[in-house]
Amino acid sequence: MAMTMARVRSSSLDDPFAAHMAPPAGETPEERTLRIAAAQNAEKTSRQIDEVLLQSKKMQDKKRLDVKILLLGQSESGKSTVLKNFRLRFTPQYFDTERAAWKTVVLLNLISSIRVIVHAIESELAAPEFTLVSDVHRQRCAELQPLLREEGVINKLISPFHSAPGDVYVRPGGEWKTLLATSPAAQNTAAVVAGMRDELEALWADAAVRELLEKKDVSLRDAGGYFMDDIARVTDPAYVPTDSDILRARIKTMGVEEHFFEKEEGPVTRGVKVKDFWIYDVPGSRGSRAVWIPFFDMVEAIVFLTPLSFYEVLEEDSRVNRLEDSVVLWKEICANPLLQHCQIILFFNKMDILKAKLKAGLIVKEYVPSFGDRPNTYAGATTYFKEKFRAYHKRTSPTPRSFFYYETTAVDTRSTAKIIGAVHEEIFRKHLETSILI
Ligand SMILES: Nc1nc2c(ncn2[C@@H]2O[C@H](COP(=O)(O)OP(=O)(O)OP(=O)(O)O)[C@@H](O)[C@H]2O)c(=O)[nH]1
Ligand SMILES: [Mg+2]
Repeated sequence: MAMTMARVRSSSLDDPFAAHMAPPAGETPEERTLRIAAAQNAEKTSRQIDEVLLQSKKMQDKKRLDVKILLLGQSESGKSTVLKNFRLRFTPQYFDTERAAWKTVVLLNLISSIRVIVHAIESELAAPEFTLVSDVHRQRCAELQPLLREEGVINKLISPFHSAPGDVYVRPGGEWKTLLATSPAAQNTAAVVAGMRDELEALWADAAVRELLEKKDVSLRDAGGYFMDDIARVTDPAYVPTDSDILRARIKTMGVEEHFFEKEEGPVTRGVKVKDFWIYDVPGSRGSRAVWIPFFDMVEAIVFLTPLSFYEVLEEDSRVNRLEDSVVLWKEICANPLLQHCQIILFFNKMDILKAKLKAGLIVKEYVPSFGDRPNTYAGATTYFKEKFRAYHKRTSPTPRSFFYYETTAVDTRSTAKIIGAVHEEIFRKHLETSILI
């Protein structure tokens, strides 16, 4: 009796499924065929699942070795524009697949400028005494209403949950590009804009309108997405955006966008070719910066962008100076322990705008008293702010690290291409060094 017990226990321990797998008692030949077929199917499905898991693991392992770059900075600092420069530098053919979508963005940017002008005229007309505008302008504004309505239609199309005029948001992924390229609503917008070409040209050629904008201190040019000097070209039904148009087109990023760059050649680390890389483009406005955090422990490098807009406030919070906001962010990023081994590369972007402003008479110390009597020149201003950013970087970094800094004009592809090349090389060099050390 004791012997039998031991044998039963031992057999069930050897193969705990044996009892379940054994053919049922009294199985007919048909039942047996069915049972075997079902078992073979189950095995095939299981093999397929294993294969998918293996592929996915291989991808994860590969992604772990790929270089990952995060673009950071306040809204409108130029993150998405720098991403476009990476595209131009490493995958230039990519733009060709997106021109139709960018055409809609360009037209939306044009409508957005028109809306600003119409509002300026309407507010002037509502004033008790108006001299610069007349009933002709009232009539012009009325005629432009169908055009302004298109802005709302497209905003709803790409972001049903947000349709405030003037704000074009991007949902995560590339879905918005497909919608902007192919939807009948986008085609209709292009037709409406083309149909209003004469009205738009007349409005922009009107000296009184220009004077009014100057009086109200409205600068359309610096806000990005400025196409007012290209009305004839961009409203042509056959218009296809150039690379430069795509760089200048403005669309606010709402979700995180992951961009994969596959390169031809690259060094080898631990038997794996380090050649591909990923760039994460994130939204920059104050309310959306929480989405940055999950990326902090997975990226090798951060490109931190800041224009030197000490003369401006944030769009989302007019109590906050733009440069002060950037400095606070810079300190937080440099001090973050999760990022202590991450390379941080600083771009002073929109340097064309700073140069133009200084040329037009901008006085730095009126906005930044600590600037004092230093030379009120481009070199004077950039050197001063560079040293400030360098000092914060040194003071707040948990462990010492190199300070990388560039002055950029991201809408200028030629000068930016060189910088992008240098930055990319540096990031890969450091990555290779670290991978070999690990
Ligand atoms: N003049 C000039 N315009 C620039 C420069 N860099 C970017 N822009 C323009 O500024 C606008 C805003 O740039 P984006 O790249 O969309 O800014 P962002 O940081 O991605 O902004 P969010 O997505 O809102 O966080 C766009 O119209 C760009 O074309 C620059 O160096 N000079
Ligand atoms: Mg963006």
